[in-house]
Amino acid sequence: MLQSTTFLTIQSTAAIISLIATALVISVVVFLMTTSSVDEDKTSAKNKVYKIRGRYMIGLISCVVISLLFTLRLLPYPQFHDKPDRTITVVAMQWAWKMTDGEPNVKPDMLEGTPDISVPVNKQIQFVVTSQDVNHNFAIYDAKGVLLAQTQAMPEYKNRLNYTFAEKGDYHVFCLEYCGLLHAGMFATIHVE
Ligand SMILES: [Cu+2]
Repeated sequence: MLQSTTFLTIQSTAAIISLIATALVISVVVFLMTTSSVDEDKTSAKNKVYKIRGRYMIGLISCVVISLLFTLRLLPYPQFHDKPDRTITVVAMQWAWKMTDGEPNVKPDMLEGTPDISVPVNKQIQFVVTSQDVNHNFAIYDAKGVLLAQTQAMPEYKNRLNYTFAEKGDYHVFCLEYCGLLHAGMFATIHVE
């Protein structure tokens, strides 16, 4: 659903807001510097600062609240009541991936799976990720090498990663946590059809 461009847009928006906030702080400092005279008594200078600070805080809080109201719903987290359309179990091991449909009730080292799997496009896929030995990291990349989603693969623990592929194609799985000699050779492929 959400593409990497959406994240970029959110990042750009955050950068613009930070820039505006910085400009505001600088203008307050410049305003104080230009309007304060050396002879001005301390009390009136203090009152002036408090007045500006109060207005600045109200403005800042309003901006933050309004931005949160508009942006929080854009967060790429699935709703709690959302049920995935498909579940895929992923087991990481030194140094390969095993993936299979559903959530078979077997120990990770007993799970039979393949490093290639096919999933439907535009359906919410839940990856149930674990490890049969050491910590790994399950990371999904698109054909251009852009990281789309990732989660830790930990022994004796299941991490659930929900992701909806918006486009058909082959996606690559790499390990993002150094796990030994052949870590860099841990490849798998997700075919989105
Ligand atoms: Cu690794």
